[in-house]
Amino acid sequence: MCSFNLITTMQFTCKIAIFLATILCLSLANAETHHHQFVVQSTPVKRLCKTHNIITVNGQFPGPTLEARDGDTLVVKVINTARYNVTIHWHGIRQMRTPWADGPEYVTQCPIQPGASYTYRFTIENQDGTLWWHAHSKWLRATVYGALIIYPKLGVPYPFPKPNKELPILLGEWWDRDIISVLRQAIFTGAAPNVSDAYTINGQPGDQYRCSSKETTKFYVKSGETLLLRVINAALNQELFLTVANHMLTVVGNDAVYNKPFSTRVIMVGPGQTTNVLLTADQPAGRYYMAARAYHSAQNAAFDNTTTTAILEYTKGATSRPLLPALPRYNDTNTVTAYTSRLRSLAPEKNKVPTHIDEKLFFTVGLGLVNCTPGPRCQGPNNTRFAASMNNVSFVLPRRNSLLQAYYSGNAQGVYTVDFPGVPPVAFDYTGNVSRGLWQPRRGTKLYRLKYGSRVQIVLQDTAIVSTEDHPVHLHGYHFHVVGQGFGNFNPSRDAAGFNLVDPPVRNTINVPVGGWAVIRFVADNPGVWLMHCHIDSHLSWGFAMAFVVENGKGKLQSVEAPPPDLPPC
Ligand SMILES: *[C@@H]1O[C@H](CO)[C@@H](O)[C@H](O)[C@H]1NC(C)=O
Ligand SMILES: *[C@@H]1O[C@H](CO)[C@@H](O)[C@H](O)[C@H]1NC(C)=O
Ligand SMILES: *[C@@H]1O[C@H](CO)[C@@H](O)[C@H](O)[C@H]1NC(C)=O
Ligand SMILES: *[C@@H]1O[C@H](CO)[C@@H](O)[C@H](O)[C@H]1NC(C)=O
Ligand SMILES: *[C@@H]1O[C@H](CO)[C@@H](O)[C@H](O)[C@H]1NC(C)=O
Ligand SMILES: *[C@@H]1O[C@H](CO)[C@@H](O)[C@H](O)[C@H]1NC(C)=O
Ligand SMILES: *[C@@H]1O[C@H](CO)[C@@H](O)[C@H](O)[C@H]1NC(C)=O
Ligand SMILES: [Cu+2]
Repeated sequence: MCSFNLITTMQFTCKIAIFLATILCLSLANAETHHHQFVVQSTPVKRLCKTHNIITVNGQFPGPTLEARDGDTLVVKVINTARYNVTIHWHGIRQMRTPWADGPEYVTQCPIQPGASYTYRFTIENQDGTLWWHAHSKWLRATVYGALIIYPKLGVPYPFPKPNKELPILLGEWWDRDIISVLRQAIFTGAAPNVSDAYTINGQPGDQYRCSSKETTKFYVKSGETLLLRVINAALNQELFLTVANHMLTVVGNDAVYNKPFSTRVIMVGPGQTTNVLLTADQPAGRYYMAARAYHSAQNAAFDNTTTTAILEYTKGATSRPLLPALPRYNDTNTVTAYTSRLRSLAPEKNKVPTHIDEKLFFTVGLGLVNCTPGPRCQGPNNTRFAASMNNVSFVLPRRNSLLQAYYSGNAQGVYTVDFPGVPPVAFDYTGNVSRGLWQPRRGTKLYRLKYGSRVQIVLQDTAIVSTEDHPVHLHGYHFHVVGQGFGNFNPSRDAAGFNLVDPPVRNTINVPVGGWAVIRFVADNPGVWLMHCHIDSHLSWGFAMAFVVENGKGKLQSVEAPPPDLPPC
């Protein structure tokens, strides 16, 4: 909705250049502003035979689905009536010049404290597809999450036949305990947190779990119809395989970017990632399970080995026993690699890959162990506490201010330093037998400075410290080209030759292969402070994060906007 002022200005513009203004008027007239209210509250919810109070938005679990079009503005007033601090992150939204609305606690804002509120205001610029929103404070996102669906601009079709129906599929992870107490216990002991008790599809574990049969999520479909499934992995700590019995899945998008369609029986989605798939109801009328379970690549680490199911039902009310599909084995990395290597972006000309690089960065990523004095706070393996790091820096969030507020006010002193190392401080055989002397990272709140418009390449290199593992690494404020992925140590002379600079996938969260590497590229065209971190929350809590500070440019639309007046204080 245009304001009166805007219309006046537009009419003035129309007089000057009718042609240009017509285009402007049309696009402005089509763009809408959506107002929402999110009341963060404690809500009783029954799962696995027990009723718990969980934190929800508006009493809903999963939370409300937001729908908008490319070009629209969202205004979401978050009112915190719960007993925990909270913030909301709009995962995958670029937040061009509006980092204040990004959401990570102590990074772009101080938390919304109990009794307080904050209004997130942002415009969707040149993005459409499936994204999601979630709490970005402690582990509240275990239950505080929902879909954020962006349709193309009016009159712009999908680059595939229009589906008959669209369904958000939110994969989640459920603990039979208060999630904050699970986190507290892990932080206290230094050991790995308890694994979850169930996975969920749209909030329900499904009939493979106790007391869950009646509530199993069901999707109704008519023979011959095509569904667009908007799959979101909202699980806190687990990468997941997903499949539907007897049906092929045609992958058409990832992280709100279209890809060249291909068909597969199974997809793998890491926490933070989304995958759009088409499913055609081309099987004999009946009932078929959709099922998801863990892809778990770490060695000697406990994980939740259960399976969540929903039912795809051709005839409403049918009671026949659905067919349970085969899923890959929990450590089937070959299936993951075969699947990921098929991803290609659809519109290479629209997603120009930077070829000249100004910033060549190399970040090691993975776990670590910190030595401690034997006792209740030293329950990690062999008298240690778990840690995680990027380039050996285990990231510590500030407490007195957010990084962005400190940056914007020009006074970073005591909040952060800009000495994050662009390359590992020590070179070693990253995926080999790493000497114990290298296992203990140092703590710090270190940022890396990027000039506006610089072209950046980052090699993300997994390490064998404690264990190799596939990590879903998420960058706020950007999406990036994934120009290469492989196993072992990245070798520039060998591996750069194989980069895909033609149609690499474009994402906001990349799986760094277990014991391997991924190379991403982007142009630093969005000023602000942007967190990069593992989207497995246990790893994030152990310090698997860093942040970029991207300077303002000189142009008109190249500076961070002024902070909103209701930005919460610390
Ligand atoms: C974690 O699991 C252990 C062992 O099952 C149990 O004793 C403990 O109470 C659990 N802690 C939390 C916070 O769920
Ligand atoms: C996980 O569950 C599957 C099927 O339920 C079982 O075959 C497998 O042995 C389990 N694996 C582990 C590591 O517990
Ligand atoms: C997967 O796990 C099974 C045991 O659970 C093991 O026998 C097999 O070697 C593992 N495969 C890989 C690729 O690690
Ligand atoms: C802990 O110590 C045992 C015995 O020395 C060893 O086998 C194991 O690998 C160690 N674990 C870790 C994570 O260092
Ligand atoms: C790894 O290195 C340590 C010390 O350098 C050595 O004791 C150990 O045997 C090595 N392990 C393997 C699997 O090579
Ligand atoms: C990380 O830093 C600590 C402390 O300076 C050091 O002991 C350790 O060897 C370093 N490890 C790596 C992988 O650089
Ligand atoms: C909530 O946020 C405020 C402001 O940053 C902080 O002082 C307080 O310690 C936080 N509370 C908790 C429980 O983390
Ligand atoms: Cu991780």
